[in-house]
Amino acid sequence: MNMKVFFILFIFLFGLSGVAHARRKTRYPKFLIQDSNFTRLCSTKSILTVNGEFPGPTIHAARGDTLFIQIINESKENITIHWHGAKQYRYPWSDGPEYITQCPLGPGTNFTQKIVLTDEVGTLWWHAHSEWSRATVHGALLVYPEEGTTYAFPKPRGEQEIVLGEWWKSDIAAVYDEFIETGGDPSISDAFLINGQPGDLYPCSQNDTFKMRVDPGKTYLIRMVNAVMNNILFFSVANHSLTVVGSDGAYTKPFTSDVISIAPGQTFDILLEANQPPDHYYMAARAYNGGLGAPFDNTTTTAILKYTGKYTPSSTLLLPTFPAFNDTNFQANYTASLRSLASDEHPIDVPKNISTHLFFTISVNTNLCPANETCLGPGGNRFAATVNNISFVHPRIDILQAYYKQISGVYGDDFPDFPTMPFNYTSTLLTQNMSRNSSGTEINLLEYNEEVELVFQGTNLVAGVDHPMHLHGYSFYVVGSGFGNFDKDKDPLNYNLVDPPLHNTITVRRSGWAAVRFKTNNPGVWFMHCHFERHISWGMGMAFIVKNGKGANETMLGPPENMPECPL
Ligand SMILES: *[C@@H]1O[C@H](CO)[C@@H](O)[C@H](O)[C@H]1NC(C)=O
Ligand SMILES: *[C@@H]1O[C@H](CO)[C@@H](O)[C@H](O)[C@H]1NC(C)=O
Ligand SMILES: *[C@@H]1O[C@H](CO)[C@@H](O)[C@H](O)[C@H]1NC(C)=O
Ligand SMILES: *[C@@H]1O[C@H](CO)[C@@H](O)[C@H](O)[C@H]1NC(C)=O
Ligand SMILES: *[C@@H]1O[C@H](CO)[C@@H](O)[C@H](O)[C@H]1NC(C)=O
Ligand SMILES: *[C@@H]1O[C@H](CO)[C@@H](O)[C@H](O)[C@H]1NC(C)=O
Ligand SMILES: *[C@@H]1O[C@H](CO)[C@@H](O)[C@H](O)[C@H]1NC(C)=O
Ligand SMILES: *[C@@H]1O[C@H](CO)[C@@H](O)[C@H](O)[C@H]1NC(C)=O
Ligand SMILES: *[C@@H]1O[C@H](CO)[C@@H](O)[C@H](O)[C@H]1NC(C)=O
Ligand SMILES: *[C@@H]1O[C@H](CO)[C@@H](O)[C@H](O)[C@H]1NC(C)=O
Ligand SMILES: *[C@@H]1O[C@H](CO)[C@@H](O)[C@H](O)[C@H]1NC(C)=O
Ligand SMILES: CC(=O)N[C@H]1CO[C@H](CO)[C@@H](O)[C@@H]1O
Ligand SMILES: [Cu+2]
Repeated sequence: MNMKVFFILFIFLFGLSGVAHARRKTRYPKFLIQDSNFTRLCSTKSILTVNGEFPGPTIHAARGDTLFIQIINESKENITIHWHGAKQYRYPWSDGPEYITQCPLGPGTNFTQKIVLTDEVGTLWWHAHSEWSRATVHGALLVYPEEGTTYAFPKPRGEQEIVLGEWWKSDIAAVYDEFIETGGDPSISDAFLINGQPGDLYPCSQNDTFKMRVDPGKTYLIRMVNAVMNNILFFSVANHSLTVVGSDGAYTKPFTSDVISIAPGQTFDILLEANQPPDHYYMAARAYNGGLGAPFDNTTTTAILKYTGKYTPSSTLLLPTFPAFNDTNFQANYTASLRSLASDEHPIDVPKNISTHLFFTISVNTNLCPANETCLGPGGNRFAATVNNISFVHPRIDILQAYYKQISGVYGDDFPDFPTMPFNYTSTLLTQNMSRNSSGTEINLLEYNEEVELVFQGTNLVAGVDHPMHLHGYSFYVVGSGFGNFDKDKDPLNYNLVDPPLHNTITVRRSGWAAVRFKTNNPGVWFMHCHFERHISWGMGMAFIVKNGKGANETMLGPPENMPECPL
């Protein structure tokens, strides 16, 4: 109860009334990872939190800042923290994914992470990056324009984080252990959350509803983070339209829509104008689910937009109108409608002389059930998931340490640039037998300063679904996307090289593809994976190693003194 009062106070004091410049000195030098009891949907459970808060604390920074945050593990779980969208130039040591760039925090240890911000501006976030602990260990990281500069849009009256989450009544580690053991789908969540609250459409949740206050006629900046585990969400506010002005820490051309589609791992900066009659209005979110026949959480989370002033609020609130759960066209169209701002003050730099072409298939697969086990995946087999038909295996020693210290036997460098056995990826006639795959810890080695084009190709193996693909260490320009199989001769003719959006997470549509470009100017070890947690748990990931350049300013920096290392 104390915690909740504090939380609401926190939102009130810092979330709504503050002015950007006054707030950005806020620092959270310590992240205490703790077990805390929280009550939701009529039941109490112990969850992993940071400083007892759920969602965790919002971090405020200015463009180009370097932050220092000490992570202290006071829980019983292994934990690491990832700074999602922070490129960490030349400094992968603080990136955080377990067994990729560090070992999880060991008993009695702590780790001070140095977070190197450079050109990011807008909304980023942080989250745990070990097994499924990010379900409750996450929060916003707000990056303000540097001193003396302003947003690329009119200064809002106030701002508000909206962190979208997903809640299971059962213990999250148990949910994880169960589906890993059975080889089946994870159990479906019980609720979605807005800033940790399910809203009044769920049992016992009348009071667990987040409220945002607005003054009539004013414009507010919503800092939206999708911290959900397994679902893309549609978000909408009754009677109000929403204007996206930024995404993944970069400005976009203003894009107005009644419904936002946001994938796990993505962030949006959204302007909301309080231009309706003073009243209470529902803000709500529910799933988009492109997987045919796949079970999913079809509940709706709500919050309330409350106009200030004296009036009698409507006794019943209307929900906003959502696209159908399976409206792939809406989802794909929304994703493809975003554009970089690409103005004189905020120019972009799209790679145009591609020196490295990569083509990665992303698939849900199955493997035969071992004879001595019972498996709950399709056809009694085990689910797997792959990139170029390799299911990623986390090593026991982190790849960064192995790379830096040249420890052999930890990873291989055979991750293929193209599928080794091409097929009709989006055929409707693929069989389960075709979904068998290999597994391993393979990296793809890239030279410094290559101009890379990476085409993600979704496949219809087992189940064609959308995949939010996330790259660490970089943002990439999304130059094209489409349904069906990528055509290397025709599709590039329609690329947008003028104002493609800059993302760190892009949804590759069901039965479709997306082409992204980036320049390998950030040496290090960088994870690339689907941000659906069940998919990465099944192996839908790989890592890049970007080699050092020639200049002293183009090489990876050395590790910090307190680097959590895996025992050799
Ligand atoms: C959580 O609740 C359990 C059971 O009521 C209790 O034993 C435990 O001390 C509580 N933990 C915390 C951190 O409050
Ligand atoms: C926690 O991390 C340590 C160090 O890598 C590892 O040995 C141990 O198996 C991990 N525990 C779990 C439950 O994953
Ligand atoms: C962090 O670790 C250092 C070195 O192991 C130790 O001296 C220090 O007491 C620890 N700090 C906290 C707050 O646990
Ligand atoms: C909600 O809060 C009110 C006022 O504090 C209280 O009277 C009521 O019992 C609460 N309802 C629920 C379902 O907890
Ligand atoms: C909101 O929109 C609905 C449907 O368009 C309309 O019936 C309702 O009156 C509006 N609410 C307010 C408070 O204007
Ligand atoms: C959600 O799924 C349940 C169970 O399949 C079904 O009974 C219910 O009608 C669905 N709700 C919505 C809003 O589609
Ligand atoms: C969406 O689901 C409805 C039934 O719920 C079905 O009739 C329709 O064909 C589906 N649309 C797509 C694009 O799969
Ligand atoms: C999105 O849909 C609208 C209306 O159907 C259409 O005009 C527009 O071209 C579509 N945009 C994209 C990027 O597909
Ligand atoms: C099944 O057999 C394999 C190989 O002998 C063994 O590693 C595994 O632990 C067994 N699984 C179960 C559930 O007994
Ligand atoms: C691939 O599969 C699709 C859908 O089943 C089909 O329409 C198309 O003709 C196939 N392409 C080739 C080259 O076989
Ligand atoms: C590193 O320094 C060289 C020489 O001053 C310069 O040409 C190059 O652009 C610099 N690279 C980066 C990444 O700053
Ligand atoms: C996995 C791990 O190292 N957990 C440790 C986190 O911190 C607590 C308290 O210091 C230890 O008891 C755990 O072993
Ligand atoms: Cu996926």
